Amino acid sequence: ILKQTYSQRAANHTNPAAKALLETIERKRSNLCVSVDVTQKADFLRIIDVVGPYICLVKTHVDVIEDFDYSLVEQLQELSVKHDFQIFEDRKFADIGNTVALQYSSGVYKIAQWSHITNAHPVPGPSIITGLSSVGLPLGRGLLLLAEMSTKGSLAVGSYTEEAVRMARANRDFVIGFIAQRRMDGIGLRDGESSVGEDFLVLTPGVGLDVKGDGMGQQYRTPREVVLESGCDVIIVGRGIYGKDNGANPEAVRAQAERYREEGWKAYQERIGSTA
Ligand code: UP6
Repeated sequence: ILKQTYSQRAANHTNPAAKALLETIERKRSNLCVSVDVTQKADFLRIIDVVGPYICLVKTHVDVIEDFDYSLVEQLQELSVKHDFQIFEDRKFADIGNTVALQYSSGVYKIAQWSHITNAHPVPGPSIITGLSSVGLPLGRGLLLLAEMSTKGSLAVGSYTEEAVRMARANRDFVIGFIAQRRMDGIGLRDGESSVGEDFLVLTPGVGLDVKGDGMGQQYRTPREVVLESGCDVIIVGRGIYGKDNGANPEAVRAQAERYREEGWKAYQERIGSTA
C-alpha cells in the first residue's frame, strides 16, 4: 500500500466516499485537507474559496460557526463543485448508536446530508458504527475512526488503538480509515489473521511547518514526517494555513495552501518512488 499510487488504491475501495477522495487526490495532485476552524460564515467561505484549488478535502467543525444557517451548507457544496474537493465534518461522534444516528441525520446541521466523510471515537464500541452506518451507508458516506490523536497525553494508544483497528476491520463497508499519526496496517491482528488486501486511509491532523505546538496540547509534525516517514495519506492543516487572523489576508492564505500542498505531494512522491 505504501508504494501504491492514490489512483491504484482507488480501485481497492468500494465505498464511494473513499473512492472519491482518492480520485480527487490524484486528479488535483493534492493530499492536503484544510481544517477551517473559524467562527464567522464570511471568513469560512472566503478561506475555502482561496484554498479550494490546492486541496482534496475541506474539514469543518460546523458547530463553531456563530452565524450558521443552512444556506451555509449550500454555499459550501457550491464551492466543493467549483473547486472539486470533498467534505469532512469532524464531528467526533462518541455516544450510543441510537443517539449518534440522530446527531448524524438530524438537528440543525443534518451532517449526513452534506458531509461525504465524518468520524467517531471508538470509545462506545462497535455499536457506534452500527448507529452511524444505518444513516450514512445508504447515502454513500464514509466513516473514519479516531485510532490515535495528535495531542500530548492522548489516551488513544496501545490496546485502545488496536481495538479501534479491529472495529474498522469488522466494518469495512462503512469504515474507510482512521484519524491517526501513522499507518495502521497489521495493528491489532489476532493469531491467524492477515491484513493482506486491506487498505485503510489514514488522515492525519497535527501538521505544521513553522511551529511545534500551540500551547494547548496540540503537537505538530511536518508533512514529510507524516506522509513519508509515517505512511499517512492525507495531511490535515488548520492554523498553519489560515493563521492567527482567520485568514484575513487571502494572498497569505493562498501561499500557505500552495506550500503545504507542495510539501505533502513531494513527500508522497518520494514515498512511492516517483517524480512524475
Ligand atoms: N484534530 C486534531 N488532532 C486530532 C484530531 N483532530 O488536531 O487528533 C483536529 C482539530 C482541529 C484540526 O479539531 O480542527 O484537527 C487541527 O487544527 P490545527 O492545524 O489548527 O491545529
